[in-house]
Amino acid sequence: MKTRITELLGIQYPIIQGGMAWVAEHNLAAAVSNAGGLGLIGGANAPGEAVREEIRRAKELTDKPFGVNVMLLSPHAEDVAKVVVEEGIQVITTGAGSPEKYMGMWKEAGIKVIPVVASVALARRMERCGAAAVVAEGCESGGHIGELTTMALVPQVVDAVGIPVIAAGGIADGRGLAAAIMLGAEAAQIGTRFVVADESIASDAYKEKIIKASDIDSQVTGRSHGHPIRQIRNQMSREYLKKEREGASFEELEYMTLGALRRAVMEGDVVTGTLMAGQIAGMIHKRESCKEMIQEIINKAEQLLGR
Ligand code: TUI
Repeated sequence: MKTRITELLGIQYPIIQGGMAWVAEHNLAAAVSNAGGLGLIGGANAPGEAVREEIRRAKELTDKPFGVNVMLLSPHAEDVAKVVVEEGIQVITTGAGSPEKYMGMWKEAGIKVIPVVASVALARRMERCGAAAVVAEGCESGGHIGELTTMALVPQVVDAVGIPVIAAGGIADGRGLAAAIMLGAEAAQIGTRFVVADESIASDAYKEKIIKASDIDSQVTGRSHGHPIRQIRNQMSREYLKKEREGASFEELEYMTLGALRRAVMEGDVVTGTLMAGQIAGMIHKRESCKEMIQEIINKAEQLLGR
């Protein structure tokens, strides 16, 4: 399955891993890259030096290309932006904002920048400022989301830009990858399925919540203050939505979720933790290695696409 994305990134299969906060650390990134996709270390809210350490550990586990996701709302985004250059990272994805202010520095270092976008307007702006590709991410995704669905967003972005497009949001198997290709995308970004991978350090309790989830078990919090987050319904999401309906301030809501994702991922607190996951969680029933997941996805997609 050769596409402009597999060529651009020097990878075997058109699958890239989501840059999920706390979950996308060196073990997962290296496992996805070793299985022929593009693994990513999620910078999330981590300080630059912590990301540097993750990069160095991933380098010990793989000699295949891997990238870093820079979460632009992070207070450490600027530091992380410099660390990735110093560490010789070749591919960056960005999320939750526009990476325009870092583009000059990254391009000068020869880095391929792949911003995650949720609209045609941002995709166009990213192409103009030198992005190598974009990830068009629909609101089926877990975590911070935009307004449009993958089905509506991906073909509109494909029509609007000349650079290759990676589809994201609601993709977890070979049917999803084949559908993404039919929409004009040249790879798929997959998040939620990799959370339950054997190599993922997410807590057993978090993985079980994804495996047991049904189609309607995710909820979106934070719409009232413009930072919508998709997650699996639990005590935390219900309390958050109740407070939101009662008109709680952004500060109060932020305070409530401090450390909540870390508690869910690292400590298995699935009651008061935040369980970010996409709508496709209802279709994920099995724990497997990244290699098994990727092989199955590729075999099915190739069969469907007649390749
Ligand atoms: O970034 C993500 N997913 C994320 S980031 C995250 S950590 C977080 N925690 C609390 C609040 C916010 C984030 C968890 N999940 N996906 C990529 C993505 N980017 N989805 C949507 C966007 C996006 C939205 C608006 C990108 C740019 C944008 O507007 C930028 C502009 O300047 O127009």
